[in-house]
Amino acid sequence: MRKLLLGDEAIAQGALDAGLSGVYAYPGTPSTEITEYIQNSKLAVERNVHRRWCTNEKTAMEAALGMSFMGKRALVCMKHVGLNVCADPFVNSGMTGVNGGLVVLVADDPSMHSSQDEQDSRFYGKFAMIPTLEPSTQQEAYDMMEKAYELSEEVCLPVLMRVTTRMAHSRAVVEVKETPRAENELNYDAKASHWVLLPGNAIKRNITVTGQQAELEQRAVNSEYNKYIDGADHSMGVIATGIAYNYLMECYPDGCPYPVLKISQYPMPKELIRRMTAECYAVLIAEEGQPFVEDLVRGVMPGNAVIKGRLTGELPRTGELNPDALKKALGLPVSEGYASCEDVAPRPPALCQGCGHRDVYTALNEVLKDYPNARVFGDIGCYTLGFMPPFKAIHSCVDMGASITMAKGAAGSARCHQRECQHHRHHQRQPHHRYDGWSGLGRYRQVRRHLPWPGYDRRAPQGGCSPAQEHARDHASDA
Ligand SMILES: Cc1ncc(C[n+]2csc(CCOP(=O)(O)OP(=O)(O)O)c2C)c(N)n1
Ligand code: SF4
Repeated sequence: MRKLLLGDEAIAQGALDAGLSGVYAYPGTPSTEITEYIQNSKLAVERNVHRRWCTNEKTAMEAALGMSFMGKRALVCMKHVGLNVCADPFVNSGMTGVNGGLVVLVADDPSMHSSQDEQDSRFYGKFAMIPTLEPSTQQEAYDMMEKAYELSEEVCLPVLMRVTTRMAHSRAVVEVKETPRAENELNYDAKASHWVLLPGNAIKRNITVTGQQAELEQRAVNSEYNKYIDGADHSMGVIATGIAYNYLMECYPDGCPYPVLKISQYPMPKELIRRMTAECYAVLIAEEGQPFVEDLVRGVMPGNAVIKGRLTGELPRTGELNPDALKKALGLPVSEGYASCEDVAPRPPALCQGCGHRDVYTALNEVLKDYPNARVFGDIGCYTLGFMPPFKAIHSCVDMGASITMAKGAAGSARCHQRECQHHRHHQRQPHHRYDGWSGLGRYRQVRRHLPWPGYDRRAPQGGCSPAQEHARDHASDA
């Protein structure tokens, strides 16, 4: 059967057809559509597949791991920054290992279309010592899900599947199975002491997982998703990972003249890379994200082959790849795009007209009129748009949930300076304690200058003069 699917939908369909029993996720572009697809799937409803949004990525990861321990196949989905949030259970799931297949699906967002950074999740796969897959097409994304569950169950480890924005959010025709695989039976491994990560168990397990790495690499060498395609012209070879392989094929519709190494399964298949560096004079490395392969290849290079890529400027150091970027790197003519139409006014994102955040920011700005130097700690979500005109109401946005805690830290530092300052009043008579930069009065002044907020001046330190009096005194001594 053929379906027109987004990459995200192909992943979801692939998981369902592979006998998925539960998806646990926290939303985030470009991963959200996976869970939405499963939530709306007839098969998932018929089978009562668990399909839950979770409180955050950590709880999602833990729920999926719990289901896997019971022998069922589970999926956890998130965007790349979510992997930071669930890093603890994620890395430790590599230590415990799994029972039913567990796929950790992470969607990276190079070019930061909807994210605050460009991190590359493949590093996490290496860090946690677990196999990582990176599909090059929507069809491969679908097929890989079944293979990912098989691999996970064979090696008893979670499998990280990394996609990037264009893979997640572009559509292609995908051939899907007529008959989905049945779900796993409940199968609780009562003897799994390595699920209890007491040091005694974890030390043994660490030796086992470390010992598995050579086998995982050999599996990558033999993987159907990694292939070495020889070419007539050995003046250059191209290593293309994930979707970059798709772009490379687009550059050469009649076949690439150079040898090509397609990488879609990690750990890195070093044997195949050594073959390329031995057979080709130069090697161009095309990968979406950070120079993950490029860095490692430079490290393992035995010979003098010239390595080109993101680190040497042939490909852009940051941002998404695209076929034109590859064409430039390969010395091919680049097709001219259309200039943007001048009649279309730019439409930066804005809060909806009836959005409640508008009232909050209006009120906040009203209050802050009396405190021109106030700093407002913001957060990630629609309310980040409060940074933009007409509100211009927030001064930070770092990660999800950071607003309150950062404001608390900032407030705490200033209160602490009130105390230090009182302390300092005693010490400032000692010459060696005067104006000591980030402690004492100097630091107090700095914080006072940068972090006043509403209500600050109204708080008088106990047993001392009021901050307003302190302020006056600071300036008097400045003068
Ligand atoms: C760790 C992490 N997970 C997920 C996201 C994706 N994300 C961005 S905004 C958002 C929802 C924010 O909702 P809310 O806090 O209610 O703010 P609102 O959008 O309503 O202003 C999500 C899930 C993210 N940026 N970081
Ligand atoms: S929170 Fe976002 S989606 Fe909801 S009304 Fe405000 S701007 Fe619109």
